[in-house]
Amino acid sequence: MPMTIPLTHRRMIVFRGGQKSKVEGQRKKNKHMKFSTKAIHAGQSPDPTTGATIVPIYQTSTFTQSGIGEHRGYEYSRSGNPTRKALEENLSALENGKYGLSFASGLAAEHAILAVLKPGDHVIAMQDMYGGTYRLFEKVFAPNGIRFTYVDAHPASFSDAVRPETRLVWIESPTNPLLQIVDIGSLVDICKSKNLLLVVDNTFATPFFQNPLDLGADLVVHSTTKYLGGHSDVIGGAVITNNEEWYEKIRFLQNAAGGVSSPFDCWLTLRGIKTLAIRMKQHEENAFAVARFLSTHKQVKEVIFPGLPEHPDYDLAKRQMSGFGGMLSFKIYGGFEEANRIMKKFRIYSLAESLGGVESLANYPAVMTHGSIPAEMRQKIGVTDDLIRLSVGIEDAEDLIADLEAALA
Ligand code: P1T
Repeated sequence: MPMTIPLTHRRMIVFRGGQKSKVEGQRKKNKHMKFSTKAIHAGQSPDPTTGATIVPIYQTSTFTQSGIGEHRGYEYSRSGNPTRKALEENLSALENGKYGLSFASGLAAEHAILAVLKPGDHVIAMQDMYGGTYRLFEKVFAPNGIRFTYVDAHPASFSDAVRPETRLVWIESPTNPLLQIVDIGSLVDICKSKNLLLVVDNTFATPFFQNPLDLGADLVVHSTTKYLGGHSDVIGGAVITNNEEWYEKIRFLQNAAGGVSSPFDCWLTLRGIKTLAIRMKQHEENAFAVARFLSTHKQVKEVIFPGLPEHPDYDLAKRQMSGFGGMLSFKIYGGFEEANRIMKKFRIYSLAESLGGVESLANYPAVMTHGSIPAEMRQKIGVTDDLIRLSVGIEDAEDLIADLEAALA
């Protein structure tokens, strides 16, 4: 017997259609706003029921329906939640994308992208990337039949690695922890000619300094735990894209697998984003001051900061980004013992994983963030025992330099 759709369901469909055109209108409005205005306002109109200026934390798992299938656009918070929706619209506006999806962590966001692939599919990724991403690739997806090839930053290395079954190219730029800059435009050309999708992890640059979708990338991924949240008090991740087909696939997985961010975490992230622009300017200014200080220190072998003209990718960074960010790495004379001695002496820098908060953090990649990468591969790419990574915070630069001076003495 053919199934007839009850009236209530039809009403719901009509309602959703209305929502879609409202979202389109909002997108057009966002397009004309400058960065800070978008950061503060995009996706965040006053609350329709109370007029609350700030988007409330809709701390509810479910939404009461007035009839079967008759609801106001929300049924269950894994499928959709108004606080999460505000964040997703905000993130898509910041990256100049059509669609945004928010996840419980950066790795949950990455997982949702990779879960679209099928056994036998091949991914080309950078050798130099966050250790947890490498672990996700090698320990979770490789055993299920996804194939990975790791290459250096040269566009030619990516084109040489393409196989008939290649689906994705996956990069970070700047990379974690060696702050290499990858030529996104060249990779876009390669990907378009070979019908591949380019995924850019934009965590280090943030949408304030770089918009990969504008350069032609297909998917942008973020650990919103970092600069977007900005205060080291929330774990989160996001995917932003203009590609409707991939958006629908990832959105399906967001609901079907359930790696969503909680309403409170979304609210914290929205609150952090409001000050992203001023924080990033200060992070960068302080990183310049710290990089210049370290460049003159006799205990320091090498300073890696893309804003220094001696950085090998300085010209590319200047062309591709509107600023250099707040991350830097440096190499000392000595190995683990010396690095440990220095890092134990810090008074302002916290010896901690993570980055992008207002407070300065120091990390020892070989053991901490990149410990999951095999020692041989780490050695080959330069994540060596003399490497220290700094997330330069927005404290007073003089204090940050004095702390380094005392620790290095
Ligand atoms: O920690 P999580 O929110 O799951 O994000 C993972 C992630 C993804 N991409 C990049 C570039 C990252 O740096 C990270 C997390 N990185 C650290 C914790 C770190 O200290 O480098």
